[in-house]
Amino acid sequence: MLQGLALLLIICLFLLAAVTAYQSWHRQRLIYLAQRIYLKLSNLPNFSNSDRILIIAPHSDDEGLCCTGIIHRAVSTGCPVKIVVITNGDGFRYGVDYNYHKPLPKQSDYIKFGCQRQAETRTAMVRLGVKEQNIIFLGYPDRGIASLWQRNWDYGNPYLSPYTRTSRSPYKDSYTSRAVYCGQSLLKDLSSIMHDYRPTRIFTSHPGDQHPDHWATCCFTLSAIENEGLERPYFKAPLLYSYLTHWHRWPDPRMIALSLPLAPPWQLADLGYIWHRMDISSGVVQIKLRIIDTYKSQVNMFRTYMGSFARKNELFCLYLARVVPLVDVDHIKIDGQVNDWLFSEPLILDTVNDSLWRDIEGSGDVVSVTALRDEKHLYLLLRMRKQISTQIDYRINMMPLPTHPSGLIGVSIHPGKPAEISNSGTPSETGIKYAWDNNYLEMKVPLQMIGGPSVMLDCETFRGRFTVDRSAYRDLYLTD
Ligand SMILES: [Ca+2]
Ligand SMILES: [Ca+2]
Ligand SMILES: [Zn+2]
Repeated sequence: MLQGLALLLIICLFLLAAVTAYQSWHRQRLIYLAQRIYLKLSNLPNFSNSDRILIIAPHSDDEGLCCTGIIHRAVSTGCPVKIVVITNGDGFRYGVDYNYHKPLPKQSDYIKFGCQRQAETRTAMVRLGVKEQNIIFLGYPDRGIASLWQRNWDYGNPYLSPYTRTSRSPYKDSYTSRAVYCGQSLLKDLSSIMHDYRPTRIFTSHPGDQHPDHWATCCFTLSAIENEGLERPYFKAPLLYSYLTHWHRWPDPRMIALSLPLAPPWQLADLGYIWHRMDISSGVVQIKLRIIDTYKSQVNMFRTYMGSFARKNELFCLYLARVVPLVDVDHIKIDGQVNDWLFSEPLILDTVNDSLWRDIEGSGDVVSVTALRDEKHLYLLLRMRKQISTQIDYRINMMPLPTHPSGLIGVSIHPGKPAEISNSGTPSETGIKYAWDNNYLEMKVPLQMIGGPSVMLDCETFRGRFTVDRSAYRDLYLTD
């Protein structure tokens, strides 16, 4: 009996040692990989004192988490810095419960939480040297920004926050008093700020961030730039940089290690993104960790995750629009066959097999989107990892830029069933055509429907009510 127990103990100790050794090896491997990617990144160009910096954060804390080094550098260089916070982070039930011990929070608890988070942003930014009048809160709904972009666009159809239970900003200090929770209102606020401030460099969320508020913040920023005519045709000032906050388990390894580099996830290191590093001194990294600690309502819960952003560099991706190549009329036949697309490079690339769900639903795992145009049509070629399936719904979202009063055009294709087009009628009325074969779905959209010189486009796939995958939104230019 005793011998048996001793043997069991030895086996347990052996397993424990094996797991610990594996974890340590895995962590070292991640650090090695991050170091290699980091060394290949180019440095973010320095600011000049004529630069005007605009930081756009989806929630009260993203500015500190991802841009403390940038803000510190801008303040040291003497550049004006403005911080715009889209939501006060008031839609976080777990956070309200954790901080106020209220498992069933009321509307007023969520608003109180939003006010606390605003105060944390103010404290952090003022500590960094940003003037209080240069911190702007827009007061839009936490967890609602993607809905504002894709569904609740116009003033007549506002979003109702299930947390603060309102469809207008309940905060006294919002940029627009009682701002209506709709896409048009948010875009108007951002456009007006850009119009008055005329930024030369804008830092916003990454289009591939997994948090819907984050990728949608990028979409709104880009639309405001385009609507204000600040970035035409597509490489001119202001330069738009994006920062990543949420992507699977990144930053990997999660640990507070101030001397480690912050590298993009290896899956996103390429894919057409142009990453830059901005190295910061060890003194500034220490300051950054203290700034992160200012966001008490968040740090109480996630200090290791948040502390993982205090590294020897910050990370920014230069956002460039893509130009859709022009082809002859009738070059592309909408027949599902792809020989007519030979030599056309995809304009949007997506990661593959990056979750168990996408592993299983390969027919919904987006690989790439290729685009071409002639005088009258935009042609799209969607590639999935596995064969197009009748079990999956495919949706192309197109936001014309400058934006339309009706917002997004969504084309939902259900193989084997009629397609649906939001805002624009049936496929036969609009002239949209599509066909599929194997892993490819081909589509043709009349340029007249888009109207403007560019379009923000992404591809989403669903199995029933559940999203399988989504490519990042990209800005595609439809003119020369
Ligand atoms: Ca074809
Ligand atoms: Ca994918
Ligand atoms: Zn955030």
